[in-house]
Amino acid sequence: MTTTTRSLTELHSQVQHFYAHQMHHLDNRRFEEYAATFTEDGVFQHSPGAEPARGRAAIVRELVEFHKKFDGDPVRRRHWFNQIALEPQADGTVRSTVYALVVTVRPGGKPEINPSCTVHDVLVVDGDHIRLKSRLVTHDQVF
Ligand code: SDN
Repeated sequence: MTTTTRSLTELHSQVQHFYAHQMHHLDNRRFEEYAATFTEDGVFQHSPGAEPARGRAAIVRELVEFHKKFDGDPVRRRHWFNQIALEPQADGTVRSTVYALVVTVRPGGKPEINPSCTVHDVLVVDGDHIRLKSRLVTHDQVF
């Protein structure tokens, strides 16, 4: 195994760990913690047509606003990430393209998948520390 291959493998595992904690924050509605996984000036767009949220405070506001539609609805949402494809860039950032399924379930109900998404991330990796510079989520039903 070459050094390059090994370091990409290590990075992949580090990124998976980062995503696991990040999505647990989101699915448990810990929006401050989720926003803290972005850089201070991080940009986040979760749905087509939505205005991108810029900066951590705006990301929290956007998520609080979005989740109001679930007030009084005992739904559980889980964001499942897979096929994490990493491409280190010349400027030191890492592009990460990921498939994401949003699975929802209500008490006694069957899990439903909606939407199926592709996540386009730009990561800033500094040693053990990863932060998201930008996240654009496209929805696969939008052609
Ligand atoms: O943070 C994400 C999201 C996300 O936040 C989403 C939100 O609603 C809030 C990372 C990766 C994927 C996603 C996907 C979504 C879907 C979006 C719209 C919806 O669920 O109806």
